[in-house]
Amino acid sequence: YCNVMLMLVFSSLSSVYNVMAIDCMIKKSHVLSCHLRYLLYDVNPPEGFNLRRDVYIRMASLVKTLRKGGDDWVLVLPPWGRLYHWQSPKIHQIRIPWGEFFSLTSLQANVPVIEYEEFIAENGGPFIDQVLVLQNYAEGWTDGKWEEKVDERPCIEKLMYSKDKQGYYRGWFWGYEETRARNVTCISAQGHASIMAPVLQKNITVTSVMLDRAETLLHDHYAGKDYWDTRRSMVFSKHLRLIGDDFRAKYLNSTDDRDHTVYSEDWTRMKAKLGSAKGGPYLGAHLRRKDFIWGHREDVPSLKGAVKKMRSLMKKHKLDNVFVATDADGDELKELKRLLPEMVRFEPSTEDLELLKDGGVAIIDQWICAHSRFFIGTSVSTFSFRIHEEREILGFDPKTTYNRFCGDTEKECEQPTHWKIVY
Ligand SMILES: Nc1nc2c(ncn2[C@@H]2O[C@H](COP(=O)(O)OP(=O)(O)OP(=O)(O)O)[C@@H](O)[C@H]2O)c(=O)[nH]1
Ligand SMILES: *[C@@H]1O[C@H](CO)[C@@H](O)[C@H](O)[C@H]1NC(C)=O
Ligand SMILES: *[C@@H]1O[C@H](CO)[C@@H](O)[C@H](O)[C@H]1NC(C)=O
Ligand SMILES: *[C@@H]1O[C@H](CO)[C@@H](O)[C@H](O)[C@H]1NC(C)=O
Repeated sequence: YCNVMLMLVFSSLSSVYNVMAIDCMIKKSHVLSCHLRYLLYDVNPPEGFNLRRDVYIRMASLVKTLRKGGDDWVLVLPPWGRLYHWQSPKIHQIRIPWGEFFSLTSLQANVPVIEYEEFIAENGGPFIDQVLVLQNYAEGWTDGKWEEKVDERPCIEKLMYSKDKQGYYRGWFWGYEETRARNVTCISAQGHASIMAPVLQKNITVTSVMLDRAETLLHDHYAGKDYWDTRRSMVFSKHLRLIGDDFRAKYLNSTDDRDHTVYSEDWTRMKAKLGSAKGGPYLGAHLRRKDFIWGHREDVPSLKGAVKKMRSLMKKHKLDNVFVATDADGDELKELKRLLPEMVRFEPSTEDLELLKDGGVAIIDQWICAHSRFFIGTSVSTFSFRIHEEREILGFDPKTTYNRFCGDTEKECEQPTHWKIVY
């Protein structure tokens, strides 16, 4: 029954929530049990934008499992903000809704989601019934053996929530100061996201539950069909794609028709054949710096080394243009411009930056890299991994995608793994 309604939701593309509320009403009139419930989550503060996108996939998978239990679970999208890397000064970067970065109708065609402010409105206020702070086991793996398990346990770290005068718990809550939790407890969890399902279905009966430190949970099936369905549903907002497309056309002589990268707004219809995409006549490079070079990592090149590699790739693939996405700081950027004066970068004006925010600029950088004829990224950067996935969706030959810079003195420079889409 729930599934039939879900199909209605998908076809109508109207607010998922409203349709589900109607679903509940119909069910009640048929004396069927129906319970609308909300899953909220947050991630460890230091984690970046692209790891957070990965945690979304795990939570979407959990919600799919929860919905099989009969209740109408909805995933509440945690507002973006206060990210360590989003350092552009003087611009407001908290309480950013997901709709600014991703297409909500696309997300909703995978699993029911609502923005946090919609949750507040529907829930009758900024109250969350239960927060579960996820943590590992204090004792680690017993007998050196890893097994899946979940138990209510005393909190290991200092709780990031404190009780107010009324007995409510206060905390960060994505910058929504007025938000309160009725109860906060700690749960030790070791395993895949869906090991939380029985706890949420049986042990806890309240309506809204938030999992904090959600990155503690692993993927249900990394790179399986469900993973890819959710990943494919994470379509970037139209305005960001359009800005990226305009930039490609204007500065990189790149258009979808010529480059065979025609994109379907409806991700469920997007099934490009591997190798069908040609890409624009430019080399795309993601050069992660900042914290990646502070640790003097062996797998990250010097600027000189990176430029040498880019030049040799341009020559090899007969490309006159190179687009560089990077988080390099001012000094490094100057040096890079000196070494590679012909490089093209997306550099928004102050007004555009205010509008797009650091997250939007990062997405545009990724979008342009995703459309290049040949791409090279940075070792174990989730920013680069997300570009790999985007190119896989567009149908690029894996040889043009799974490449990374090598450190100047790195001996065995293992290249990234090819993850094939399961449709
Ligand atoms: N615009 C832009 N921003 C970048 C680039 N590389 C890194 N950043 C910024 O730095 C942040 C950190 O990179 P992320 O990959 O998201 O961080 P992470 O999720 O911790 O993953 P790692 O790269 O693995 O550290 C990004 O979210 C961006 O804000 C880039 O090429 N262009
Ligand atoms: C959930 O309830 C079961 C049965 O009452 C109990 O054994 C288990 O420890 C509970 N789990 C958690 C995480 O509270
Ligand atoms: C808080 O949640 C825990 C775990 O679900 C429960 O055992 C406890 O009774 C709750 N406390 C209150 C005051 O509701
Ligand atoms: C753009 O690409 C097309 C097709 O590859 C080519 O014919 C044209 O000369 C290019 N234009 C510029 C300005 O490089």
